[in-house]
Amino acid sequence: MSRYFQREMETMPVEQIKELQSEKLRIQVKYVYENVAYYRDLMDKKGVKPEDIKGIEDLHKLPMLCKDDLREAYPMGLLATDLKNCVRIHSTSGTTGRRVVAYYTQNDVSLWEDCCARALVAAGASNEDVCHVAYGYGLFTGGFGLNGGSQRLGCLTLPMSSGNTDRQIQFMMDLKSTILCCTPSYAAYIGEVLKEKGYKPEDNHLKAGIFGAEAWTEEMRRDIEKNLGIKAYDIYGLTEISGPGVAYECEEQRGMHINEDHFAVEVIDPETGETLPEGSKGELVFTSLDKEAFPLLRYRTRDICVLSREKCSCGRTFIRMTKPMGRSDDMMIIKGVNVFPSQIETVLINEGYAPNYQIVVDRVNNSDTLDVYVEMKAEDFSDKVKDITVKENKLRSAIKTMLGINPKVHLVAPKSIERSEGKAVRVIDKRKRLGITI
Ligand code: DLL
Repeated sequence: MSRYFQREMETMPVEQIKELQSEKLRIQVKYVYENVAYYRDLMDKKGVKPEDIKGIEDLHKLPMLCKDDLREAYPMGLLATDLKNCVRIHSTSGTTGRRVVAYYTQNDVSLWEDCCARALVAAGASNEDVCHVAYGYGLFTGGFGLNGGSQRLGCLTLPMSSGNTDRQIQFMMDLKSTILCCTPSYAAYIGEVLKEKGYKPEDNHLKAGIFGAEAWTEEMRRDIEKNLGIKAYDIYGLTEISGPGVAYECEEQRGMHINEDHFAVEVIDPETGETLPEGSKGELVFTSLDKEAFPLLRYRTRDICVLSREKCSCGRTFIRMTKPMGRSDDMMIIKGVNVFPSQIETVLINEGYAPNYQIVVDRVNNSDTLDVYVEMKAEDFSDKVKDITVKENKLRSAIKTMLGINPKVHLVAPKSIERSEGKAVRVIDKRKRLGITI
């Protein structure tokens, strides 16, 4: 079994990666300047010409793009090629305003599938595996992305899509799925249903899972690994930059390797936009290096993380990113304190609860309130008010220690919080209905 899908690229010496990136960047910038009027205007306004970009060290001279640019340019303002050359679109789930539509040529799809195949191999997959894809298929990139990677690798691919958990489990058992691809919250749910049906972790044939598309903590990883009896790998990506497979974990599991032959990465200060040195915490910015249909230069992701070029024992030389430490727009400011949902998740799992929770933020009498609803595990379920109050107080105090603010904790009956088959909705911020800018 090979450790790499495309060894030459994945283990290329760093100097050579930089040279390759420089060469591709020069071509990509010229291509975008000539074919995307929206970006050409941004470059002209900044006084940058394609000839000014001599190599990857000049990346910082280019203007940045953010989600608002993509919305403004909707639906085709950032398309760099004729529509007749495109074979596919995908789109973001779009919480507010216009959706973002990304376009792909056949070549774009092919490179993207290579990236997903690399992620599968890094998680130990080969053409002997049965790859169970339970990410949603459709406009969301998860299903099609991993499906393409799995087929490219030669796995038997099960295009399950999300939902219908009983059927997922039946196929998983009958067809002996060995690799599970879905969101971490859906993996947790599948684990829960397997247990309810009386299966033990060793009864399934799974050996690894490739989970991403939403934030998940190390505690949640351990929980899923225990319940499914697998090794759980993280995978990162975003529709704008192709989909899953922009970065992925190897067996070392110390950050996700970014496919630097296709994407150049920077970390910037989200306030000033200034590029930060490696090792600093900041917002990830990606530049596609060889896209034909939807090449974005310096796209601001809003994902906060740290990059590291430290040598990895897996032999891959691509730079690594930490798990996103929440999106800058995921962060809630409650009573003036910055709060990420992942901090609350960490406390819950450390205190022995399953990752079934919902956070409700509101403003009452001009003061922010934080309510955390958490399911009790079936075995801990009690209908004695006193028992519940003691547990709620313990959890409240643990969350207060983590955040510095006092939440209201509500322990609720098992199965009363809706399960997620795709990206879980963890936070309901009712302050938004009041028109409060947070
Ligand atoms: O979530 C692509 C994807 C599909 C990635 C399947 C991994 C697996 P979008 O729907 O455009 O694309 O959402 C992108 O999701 O900016 C992050 O904030 C978040 N995200 C993606 N992967 C991770 C991860 C897909 N592993 C947005 N950990 C990104 C934390 C993630 N957040």
